[in-house]
Amino acid sequence: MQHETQTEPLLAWEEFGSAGPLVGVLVGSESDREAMDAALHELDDRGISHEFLVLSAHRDPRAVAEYASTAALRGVRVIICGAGMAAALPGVVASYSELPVIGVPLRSSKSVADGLDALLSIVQMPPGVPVACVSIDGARNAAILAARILGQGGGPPPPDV
Ligand code: RP5
Repeated sequence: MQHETQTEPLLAWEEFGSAGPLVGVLVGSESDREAMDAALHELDDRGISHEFLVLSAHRDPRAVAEYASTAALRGVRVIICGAGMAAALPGVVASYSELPVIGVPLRSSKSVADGLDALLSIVQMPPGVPVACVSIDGARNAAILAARILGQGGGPPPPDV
C-alpha cells in the first residue's frame, strides 16, 4: 500500500485558529431555521463571519459533541443555539465547549406556554455550565450579544478553574 506524501506544510496554530468563522449558529431542527433568520441577517449586516448548522442534541448527540468540542480549534469564538421544546442544544454545546454559548428559546406550534418550555430548559443550567439566554424568539439579540462578546478582544477563552 502506498502512503501519501505531505507536500504542504501543516497550518501553524495561529492560521488554524483563524481559519474558521467567528460565530457558529446552530438549531435543533429544520423547523427552527426560519426563526433564526434575524440572527443570520444581523451577523451579515455587521460583517461577522458565521456558519449555520442543523444539529439536534437529542436526535444526533454525537454530532453535537463533535461540533462543540472542535469549534474553538477552528476559530469559532461564540456559539448561538436556537432550540424549542426541551431545548437541550445550548446546554449540551456548553458542556462540550468553553466558548460562550447563547441560547435562543424558540416558540413553535408544539411549544408549551408559547415557548416557556424552551426558555426554562435553556436558563436552568447547573452551576459550572453557563448558557446565556435571550428572549423567546430573540434571535437578533443573540447576534448582537455575540458581536459584543467578540468586541471584548481576541484570543481563546482562559480555561475554566
Ligand atoms: C427541538 O424540538 C427543536 O429545536 C425544535 O424546536 C423542536 C421540534 O423539532 P421538530 O419535531 O420540528 O424537528 O429539539
